Amino acid sequence: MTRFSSPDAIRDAFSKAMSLMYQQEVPQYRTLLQLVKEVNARYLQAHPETFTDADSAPELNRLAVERHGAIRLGKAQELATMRRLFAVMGMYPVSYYDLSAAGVPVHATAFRPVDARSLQYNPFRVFTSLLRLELIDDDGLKQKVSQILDQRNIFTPRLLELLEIGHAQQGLTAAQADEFVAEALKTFQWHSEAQVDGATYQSLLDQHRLIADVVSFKGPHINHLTPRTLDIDAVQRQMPAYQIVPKESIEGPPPRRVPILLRQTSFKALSEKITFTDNSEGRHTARFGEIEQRGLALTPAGRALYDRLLQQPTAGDKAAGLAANFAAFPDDMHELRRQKLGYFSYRLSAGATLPEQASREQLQSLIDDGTIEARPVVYEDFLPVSAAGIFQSNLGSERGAAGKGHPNQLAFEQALGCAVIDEFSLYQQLEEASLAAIFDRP
Ligand code: OOG
Ligand code: NI
Repeated sequence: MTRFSSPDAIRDAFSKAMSLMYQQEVPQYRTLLQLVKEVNARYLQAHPETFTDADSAPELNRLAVERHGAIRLGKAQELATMRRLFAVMGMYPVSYYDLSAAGVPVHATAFRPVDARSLQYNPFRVFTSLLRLELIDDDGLKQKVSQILDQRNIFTPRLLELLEIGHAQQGLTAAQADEFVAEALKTFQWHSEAQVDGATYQSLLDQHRLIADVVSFKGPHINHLTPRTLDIDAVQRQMPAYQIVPKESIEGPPPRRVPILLRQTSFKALSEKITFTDNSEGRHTARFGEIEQRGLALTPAGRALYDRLLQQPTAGDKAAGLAANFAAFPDDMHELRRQKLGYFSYRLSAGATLPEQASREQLQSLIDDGTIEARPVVYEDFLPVSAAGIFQSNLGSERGAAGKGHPNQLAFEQALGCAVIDEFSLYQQLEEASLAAIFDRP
């Protein structure tokens, strides 16, 4: 019998190969990785309790691996094939993100591992957006864009073959997996030769910088990778000393004692030399580096509170105003759990045994007497308002030719070829499985 490589192992190999490629393509990204490594080491020195837990050791191991990247696709067929490509690596589409509300003419999903073991193994995920041609209001340009995209093929013939083989065999051998990683990587590579002439590039740029980025090239170059930091404020502060220009502010919730959801910041995109099909030259700004810090996954109630506080007007200084608004969000693990604002995973404390007749109704008292431990479930997804902020800081604030849109999840799922998974259901399952493991005795 043939042994197949596990999807987890293929994802791990792919994310590492991608990181090496991106460090070569964007040297500033390598510098950012170095800075993050130093800040994380200093943080761990100052907070030795961070990972002392027996099963937190793997956390330390995977601290250095990237958490996510992002690509922007042009047409439905690219998204459908991308779904098959990511499935080989155990990555599935979770959540629908509408960015048109923020004037960015795309909608998106995140391909990511969904079960706890795979997330632990390597949590690599890719924020994948799809251009919404219907939001371009210039009919002539719209037609031109769809012509250009129609003739483009972003996957190598061998990759398409390997997808077929993997499907037929229900897996890839080690040799096929190596080849798959190498071929898939080509789709994410940077091309300094554009597939349009200089005038076309300019007309795309005039419509929206994002449209120029998606349409002008032979492939959907990876536009950033994002390592995980334990202290995002420290990295943001120190970037200038490393000759990296950070975006103005950190996206997401303000600093808190108990981190929630996701905080992100990035450095400004590189200006890179490109050549057009008429041999003229220009510069393109799209590729950058980002960092993230993740915290507690919120329940729908917690998320509603987050969204409400984020939209509340801020008085005076933006950061201070946001912090003031968020005073209304409980910042205590116990309170967050009591008010059911976040998801938790439960387990018996080391050496503890469950009393004979114990049931779920006694969960709180079993926590109070130390029999059971509650631990925050980490948020694994993205925030549309933050994502829009990241897009905008790297594309430049746009004159919004692609005006305000409206979500269209159905159209996105039709292009994708399946429904996206609901993120809340995944967190709920995780919490439920942890309770079942304690209380549902045979
Ligand atoms: C994706 C921006 C979204 C994030 O971390 O929120 C994103 C893009 O610029 O293509 O990666
Ligand atoms: Ni990102």
